[in-house]
Amino acid sequence: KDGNSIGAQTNYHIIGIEPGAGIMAQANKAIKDYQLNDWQLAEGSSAAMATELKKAYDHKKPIIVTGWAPHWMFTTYDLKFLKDPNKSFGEVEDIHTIVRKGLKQDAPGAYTILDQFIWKPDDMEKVMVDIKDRMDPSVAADKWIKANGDKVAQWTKGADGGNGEKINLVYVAWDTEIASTNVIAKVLEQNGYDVKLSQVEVGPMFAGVANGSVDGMVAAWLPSTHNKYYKQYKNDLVDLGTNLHGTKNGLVVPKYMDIDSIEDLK
Ligand code: PBE
Repeated sequence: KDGNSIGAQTNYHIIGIEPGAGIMAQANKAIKDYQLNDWQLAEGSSAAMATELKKAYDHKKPIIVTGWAPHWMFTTYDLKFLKDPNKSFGEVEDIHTIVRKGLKQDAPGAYTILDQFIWKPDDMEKVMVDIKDRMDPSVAADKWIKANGDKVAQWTKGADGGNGEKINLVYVAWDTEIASTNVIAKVLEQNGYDVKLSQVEVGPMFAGVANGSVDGMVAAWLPSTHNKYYKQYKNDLVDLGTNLHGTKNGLVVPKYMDIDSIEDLK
């Protein structure tokens, strides 16, 4: 192997995130689809991946990470997605809101707000950037809500206010979901609900909503990323549809790297 090749410089490691994430299954599929036999996908966490990326970027070293958009990393660094002609990472997707059966009867106002929740990648990225700059997530959520009263009014339109009913939302500690979950939680609180947030792994997130032990989540990436979980639980879930259109998953590298496609890693 060429000692200067990207593989040699990165020790043939792709920096991954939590093992259960859909993007990890997609990255393993990419390793097969593109026959990257020398390469390994390193498991870790979203936070550790971001730390590795910063370290490499600050020293202009090569690095390959599993990355997704929207994400603050694209507003903070000059990065690019590697082309994925085999579509191992699927295509542009939507994030869905999913609630438990019976929520509509038990808390109709909260159900309506969750059902009407929809925003754009740019909105989400604003909240993500504030959180990455160390603003408390609930403060960042509140700031975005105050600046976007028109959008929030569309979500709460026609919704009955709550009387302190408890609403339990689950999420995974991905930067995207920390942002969205905090925003919708704050809107529900401002409309009379007592909201509790629980951070879980992706499997338990779907399972909890399906078995009714929690009320809902705004974190289902479909049709591809979370397909495995969605298929398993779909008969026991209420899918309220898209809350954000235009996500993307893939392998992400700094723009200073001389590589454009996943095929180039072979
Ligand atoms: N992500 C962010 C998740 C969905 C949200 C792309 C890291 C995943 O791969 O499961």
